[in-house]
This record gives sequence, C-alpha cells and structure tokens, in this order.
Amino acid sequence: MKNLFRRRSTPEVTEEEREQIDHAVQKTKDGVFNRISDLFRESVITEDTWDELEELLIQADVGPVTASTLVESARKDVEREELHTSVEAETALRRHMVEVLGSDEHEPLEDMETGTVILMVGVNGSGKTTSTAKLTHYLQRYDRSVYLAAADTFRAAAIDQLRIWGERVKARVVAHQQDADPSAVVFDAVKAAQQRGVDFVIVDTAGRLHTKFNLMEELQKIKRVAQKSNPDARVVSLLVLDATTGQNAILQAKSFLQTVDVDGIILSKLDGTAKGGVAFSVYNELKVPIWYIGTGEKIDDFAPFNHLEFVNALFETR
Ligand SMILES: Nc1nc2c(ncn2[C@@H]2O[C@H](COP(=O)(O)OP(=O)(O)O)[C@@H](O)[C@H]2O)c(=O)[nH]1
Ligand SMILES: [Mg+2]
Repeated sequence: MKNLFRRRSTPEVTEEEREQIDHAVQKTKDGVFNRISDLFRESVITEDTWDELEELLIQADVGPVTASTLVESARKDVEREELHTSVEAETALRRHMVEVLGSDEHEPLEDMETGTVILMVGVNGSGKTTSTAKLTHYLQRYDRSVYLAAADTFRAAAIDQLRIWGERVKARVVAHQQDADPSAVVFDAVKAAQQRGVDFVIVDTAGRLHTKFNLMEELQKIKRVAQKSNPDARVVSLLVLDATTGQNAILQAKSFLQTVDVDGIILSKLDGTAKGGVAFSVYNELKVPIWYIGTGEKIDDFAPFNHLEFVNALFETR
C-alpha cells in the first residue's frame, strides 16, 4: 500500500473517502437534510420556504447564528440574481454552505516534517484515544512512522486503552504509571522518537473537565515540554469534538480555545448523529477549520474533511 494514498495539496477526494463521508452523513440526511432537499423540489420559493429552511437547519444543529447567515446569503443571491427556480436557490444555498466551512487547503499532516508532535485535546469521551489510533493508521498508510504518548495518566484504564490500540496498529506506546506527570511522558516520547527518526509523536491527553483550570494549564505545559524536548519539532494541536453533542461541542470548544492554540479540529462520531449540521458552525463560530472526521468506531473510519463532498453528500441521493 506504499504511498498509494499520497495526497495532493489541493483537496481531492478518493472514492473510499467519498464513501466514508456518505456513510457519516446518513443520519443527518435522514433526520433533516432530506427534508431540506424536498423544500427545493417545490416549484416556487416563497417566504415560507426560507422560514422552513432556517428551522430545518437549526434542527440539524447548524446553530441559530450560522443558520441565519446561510439563509440570508442564499436569499440575497436569489433576489439579486433574479433566480427563479428552486434548483437555482438550492445551488446558491449549497455554495454558501461550502463557503461557511472556510478553506480546506491546510497542509496535510501526512506531508509534515519528521519530528512533528501532534497533541490530541478535548473533553472526556469526545473520541481522543480512538482518533489517536485512527490517525496513526492513517499516517502509516502514507509510510510515516508514529510513536504514541500516553499522557492521559489520570486513569490506568486510559493507558491500557492506548496500549491496546498501539498493539493493533503496531505503534510503540510510551507510557508511565498512572498519576505520573503527563509532561514527563511526552518528554520521553519525543526524545525517543527523535533518537530513532520517528516521523510523528501523537499525544493522547486527558480530558477531564472537573479540574478544568488545571487541565488547561497541563495542556500548556505539555506543549512547552514537547517543544523543549525537541526545539526543531513542529507542535500541532488538534481538538477532538463529539458531533453527537451538537451545539454543546461548540461551547466546549470555546472554553478550550481560551487557553490552547488549536490548529485543526477532528469532528468525531459524525456517523452517530443527526446533528451533523454542527460542522457548519465550527468554522463560522470558532474560526478553526475541521481537518478530519470520525465516521465510525473502526480503525479506518476516519477521513479528511472535504467540504464540497460533505455538502454534496448531504443533498445528493446516491
Ligand atoms: N460511532 C463512532 N464512535 C466513535 C467515534 N470515535 C470515537 N467513538 C467512540 O466514542 C467513545 C469514546 O471514545 P474515546 O476515544 O475513548 O474518547 P476519549 O475519552 O476522548 O479518549 C468510544 O466508545 C469510541 O468507540 C466515531 O467516529 N464514531
Ligand atoms: Mg482517552
């Protein structure tokens, strides 16, 4: 499978990735977007169409602010360009939906330099450990090597869970005892990776919320220590958000973003929810782009977030 999947800097999508996106949006489509598509099957667009559209977008957890932005922009286009058919109105809406997701031309992780450290942050249960394993598998498909750092030292079970994934994906897991200093684990992992020329260290952090202040301090410390143990390393932080929590995910993200610089978002469990519309408010409200989506519980249920494909999948009957 060597380099079979090497990505281009402009986001193209493989057939496999397209299928993953299709699968991931199924519930959101069945729940809401099929009804949005139906709206545009009516021959005329009326005041009611726009009202219903806004309501449906909110039901899909697009969020009130983003829903209203989308409806207003589509509506303006229709009025200004004197579009008359509902097909044209749908096209205008879809264009704005792609736009509101921001740019998807970030540097792909698989192309980043040897020595890159990836911090996985997010609340408990959001899917950090699972996404850590999926991302490892994803990078390995591009022939990149990965070490894992078990920096969630809060629970012994968390360390074990990462070890099990590490065995499955055949990646070395650097771990200390339960309650050890997470930064010390990261220091060792980064040093070990550096000595052996390993491409990436992915750091699985704790996400407990009840000591939120300490958690944020800890994350900052982990980042500082990672940087100190290899000053040449690029440190990338990815925030894992659970799509099934809809707009709550946005609130959680806001609290993380107050103290942690986040480069990209992994929107996990998109397959398990009708609230997939939350993807549209992520960039619009947080100004941090979604880089990857979680599309199931298995190791390869993970795909780059391709904006156009995502919007197409929500509308198309394939
Ligand atoms: N359906 C589905 N489940 C997921 C996905 N990602 C994670 N999960 C599940 O979410 C639960 C919590 O994941 P975990 O990685 O342990 O979260 P953590 O506490 O943030 O490390 C587990 O049962 C995972 O199997 C996904 O993309 N889709
Ligand atoms: Mg975990």
